[in-house]
Amino acid sequence: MFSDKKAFQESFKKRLEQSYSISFQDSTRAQQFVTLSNMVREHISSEWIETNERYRKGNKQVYYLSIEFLLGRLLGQNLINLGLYETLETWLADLNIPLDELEEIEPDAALGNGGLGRLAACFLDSLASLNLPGHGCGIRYKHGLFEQKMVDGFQMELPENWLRYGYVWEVRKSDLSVDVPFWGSVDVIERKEGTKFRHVDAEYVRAVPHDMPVVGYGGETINTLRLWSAEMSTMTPMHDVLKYKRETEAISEFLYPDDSNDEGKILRLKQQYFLVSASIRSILRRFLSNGGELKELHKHVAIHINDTHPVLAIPELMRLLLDEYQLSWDEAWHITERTFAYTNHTTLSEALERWPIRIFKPLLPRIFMIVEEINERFCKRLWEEYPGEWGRIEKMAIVANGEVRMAHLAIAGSHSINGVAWLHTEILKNREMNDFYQFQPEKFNNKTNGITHRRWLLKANPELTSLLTETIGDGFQKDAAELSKLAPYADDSAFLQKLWDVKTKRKEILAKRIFEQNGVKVDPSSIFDVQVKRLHAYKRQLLNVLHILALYNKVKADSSYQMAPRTFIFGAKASPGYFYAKRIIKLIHSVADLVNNDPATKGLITVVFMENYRVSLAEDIIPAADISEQISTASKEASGTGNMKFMMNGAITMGTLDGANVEILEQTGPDNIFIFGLKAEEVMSYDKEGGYRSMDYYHHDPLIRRTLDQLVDGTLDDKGLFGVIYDSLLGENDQYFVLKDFESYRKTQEEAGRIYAEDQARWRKMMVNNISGSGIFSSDRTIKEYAKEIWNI
Ligand code: GLG
Repeated sequence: MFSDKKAFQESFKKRLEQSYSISFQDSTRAQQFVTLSNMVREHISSEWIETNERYRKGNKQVYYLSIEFLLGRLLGQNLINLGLYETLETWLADLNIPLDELEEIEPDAALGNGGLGRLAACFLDSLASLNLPGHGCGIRYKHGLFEQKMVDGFQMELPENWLRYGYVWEVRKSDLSVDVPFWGSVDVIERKEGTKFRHVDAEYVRAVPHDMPVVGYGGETINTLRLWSAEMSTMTPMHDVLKYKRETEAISEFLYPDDSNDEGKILRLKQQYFLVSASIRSILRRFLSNGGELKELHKHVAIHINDTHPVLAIPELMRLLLDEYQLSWDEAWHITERTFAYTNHTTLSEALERWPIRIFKPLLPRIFMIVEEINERFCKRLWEEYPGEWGRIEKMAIVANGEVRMAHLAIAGSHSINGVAWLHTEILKNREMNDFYQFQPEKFNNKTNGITHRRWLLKANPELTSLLTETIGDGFQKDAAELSKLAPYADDSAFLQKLWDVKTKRKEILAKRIFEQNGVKVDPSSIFDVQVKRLHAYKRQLLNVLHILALYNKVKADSSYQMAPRTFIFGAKASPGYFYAKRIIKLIHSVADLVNNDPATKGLITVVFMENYRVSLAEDIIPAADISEQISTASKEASGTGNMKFMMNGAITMGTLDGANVEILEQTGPDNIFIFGLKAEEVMSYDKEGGYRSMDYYHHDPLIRRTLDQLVDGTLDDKGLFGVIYDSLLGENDQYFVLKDFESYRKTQEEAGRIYAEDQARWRKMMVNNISGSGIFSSDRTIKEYAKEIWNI
């Protein structure tokens, strides 16, 4: 299909005309996009079949269970991975079709909130690209993450609608559907051979799989992402059919909009069980139909639990082994514990899931019984290890105080527990999960996150990719570790100039987009200082915006104050129910209004908030950044992955020693990164012992005082909108240490500005050292570690 230009062009036109009954000349970009994508999907079908054939012959399979997959767009990435991008770009150009315009048509598949979901997408890409047998299992939400619309600086949420025109990459497989039971009760039947359990009077929901190809780089391996959608079962109840329909379809209607709070509990729990029950049964079915022996399951299948959301996979596998395949408890547990591995992504206590028994038990009666038994046996083992230590056992129990603790269930039922960056894993081992670590230290390990360089470098930044290719060869495209070959060019002024030109080009592209979207003119020669990520108090967008306001005050007060012109760029969605986060978004807009419209700071400080931050927008923003803001309160950000994407694109990190920033520093060395603020131990000891009084900083630092007063004195608004923010900093003693870190941040920012303006040679060198040190943050490295040390594949 894609081997001959003429044949391609003809078949493209013909298909277009046949599918839409329209002449080629009159076809729209959308029709062209669908036609091309369908051709690509057909093109890979034989490789897809062949990959599956290969897997049938017995190598161990990995299944990555995740409630989120934040894929973004696929056309361009698939073409790159198939090695077809450039060819098709020219062949289509001949037909007067710009490939990038077709790419723009594709909706982002936004089945995720942020880092956790995007990590899952990067992992799929790496698994396939490393020719490893690893598949995703998730939910096919009808509506992905909400679309953010800004109205007068306030966030509005509109339902996202990626399936509006159908979705070209999926294949619906109704014949592989499974029915998932909810509610009802459990019949206990005593037989001579032992007690049997039967789930009766259940309400069934049909899980229908939709398979998507995951195209590996080089096109040799096509893995599968299986997404389940919830539909009515043929075992529909006779009464209240409409209610049943509504409740059934609700399960895969919306992605849960938050990754750190619990709301809509029953629905959320239904989603989780729906995902795992359908996935585990389809995994077992496939394993058995290929002639697998159940008792050997763990030798042929590894199942990974991405955060606690899919933890019910553990009791679900137990249920199947016990009730349907009649294994004994000990046999079943032996297999289960060796099959599962669990990744923890956060230590924020509000994100550690706990389900009230009063909800859990009626919804999932048999699963609850199994969880209770897992708990009893687990506590018994603890009792043997720690006789008499009731307090400790109670703290570690899986079911206690009327709740099921999902993280504890995950730890008990998995053979491996990992954190996502060195510091995070240390905190898990020594604090958050210390009891479990003492009990079973061998289970704990670290796997520092990574990002796929194929999307975040090859796809997002073709300009930089070709410069690197002409400089160090194309080896890095396959193996990101080869980026280290760039190190010697840190002193090559000809190369440095070219690198600068690439960055400038990317800033111009972004400037154009900002003008189109925001109507604001920004200067590509100013410093592009970027913070894009979910809005959360611990990520401290507030520190950034207060610094901007303070800078504004400084310039206003002293017209001789020297600073390099800066464009501050934000992008962030706040969870719809997270009032404080939404207020910070409004604050960013109010500061932007003040600063952008004041002649005194015109051309010096510009503030831009880009609406509806998402994967495809990130691909335009990240290549254009000079400074990457990674300023969370130390100890709070488990890893961060944006930090890695920016680094790979030559931005310099402005960061705290938090998450993977610690390892970024290790790669760049202290001269190529801007580190400021409290360290994790300091934050944690303040947390414990107190001793920090934010009011002192307000009283002793006139700049802080002046800036904070402006939140409430009418400078920014006269309706008292920002009182809550003012109060969080002063009345509630500034939980995230914004004021404590303020001066250190301000000074470090000043230093960054000075280097950019006065020592460009140094800055360019820093860029090189960041790019050349970023190879280790390819998710290929991460996945190789998972494969070897956790999954044993
Ligand atoms: C989490 C964490 C991030 C982490 C990501 C992927 O907050 O720090 O990088 O998972 O491990 N909920 C998240 O996005």
